[in-house]
Amino acid sequence: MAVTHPSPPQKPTSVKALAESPGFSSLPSVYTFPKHPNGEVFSDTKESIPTIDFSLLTSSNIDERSKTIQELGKACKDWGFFMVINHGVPESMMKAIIDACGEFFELTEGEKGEYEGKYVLDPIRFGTSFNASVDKILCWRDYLKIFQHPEFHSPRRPPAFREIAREYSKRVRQVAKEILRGISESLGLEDNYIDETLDLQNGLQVLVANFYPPCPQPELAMGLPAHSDHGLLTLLIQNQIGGLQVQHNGKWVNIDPIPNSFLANIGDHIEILSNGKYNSVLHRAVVNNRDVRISIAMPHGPALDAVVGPASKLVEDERNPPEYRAMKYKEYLELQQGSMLNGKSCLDIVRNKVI
Ligand SMILES: O=C(O)CCC(=O)C(=O)O
Repeated sequence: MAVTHPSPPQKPTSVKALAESPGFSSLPSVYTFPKHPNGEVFSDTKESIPTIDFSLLTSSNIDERSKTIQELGKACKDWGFFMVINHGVPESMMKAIIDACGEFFELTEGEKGEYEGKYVLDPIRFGTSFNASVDKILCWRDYLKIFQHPEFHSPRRPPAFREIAREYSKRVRQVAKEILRGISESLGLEDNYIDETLDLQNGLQVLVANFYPPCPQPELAMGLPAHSDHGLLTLLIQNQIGGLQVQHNGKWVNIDPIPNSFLANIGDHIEILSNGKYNSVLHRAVVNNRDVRISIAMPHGPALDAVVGPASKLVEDERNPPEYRAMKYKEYLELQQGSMLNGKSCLDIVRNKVI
């Protein structure tokens, strides 16, 4: 007699498809995060992250610029996260890129599946969770990751995507470059130190579009668990639906950005370069049961071949020994993107001392 086996559970190709499947109403256990994944302590005061006025950072008035650089240094030291206003990227362009990413996620699973990435450095990767092949608990999130620089890539569909992404990435790269120049100066380095030492001419810029559909049990799920970013500086926008939380003084703070601002955060490679003077910061994305949330994060990193260690000027006296070992950015990226997201565990690999 033939033995029948129950069919194995299908691995969802996207949380969008799962959320939209008929009769779907409760969260599969593989999406259930432990109740206190990172210590659920919320900030009770209404703390707000610092704001940097980009027009003053690039001002020809020396006093205005140096005051803003001081504010930038303080924001990096105290928070690692800040809002950027008056950055000059048109509101219409920010809306267009969010709409274009939204249209990409509306393509059929087959069309999106064409870009299912196998290797973490594939220039275009569509997928679900963070790294579904190794994640033990799946994140309530689909993503599209596209390398924008030093080589520009784009999916073929939706048709308008290419031109919108090309223009948006170019403008955002200029903003990131100026902020990194200011960060360099705020560390007491030459303004072009980061640019030249890390070969930003060939620096990596990635467009990471995150799609978080409404979740039937948002209190059990997580869009993205606590992590820091691998690069130097990430600039993020969202479709005005909240969900980003930042860790500050050991507590989670809900981020409610000024409309049309960028949310900026420093990444692990600023922590390494600054020898821990500025720390990359843990952040995460929570989900809700009402609205689709789309965010677009743009991490900016060194050139893939750049070997990054603490800036020599910051470790030259014996009271400031190098706290991190130098490592090629490409290797760090492969390590971070190829593992499960786990706080700042990747940074611990290049840390010289056990903390
Ligand atoms: O969706 C968000 O607000 C956070 C996204 C994020 O942290 C990331 O893409 O690394």
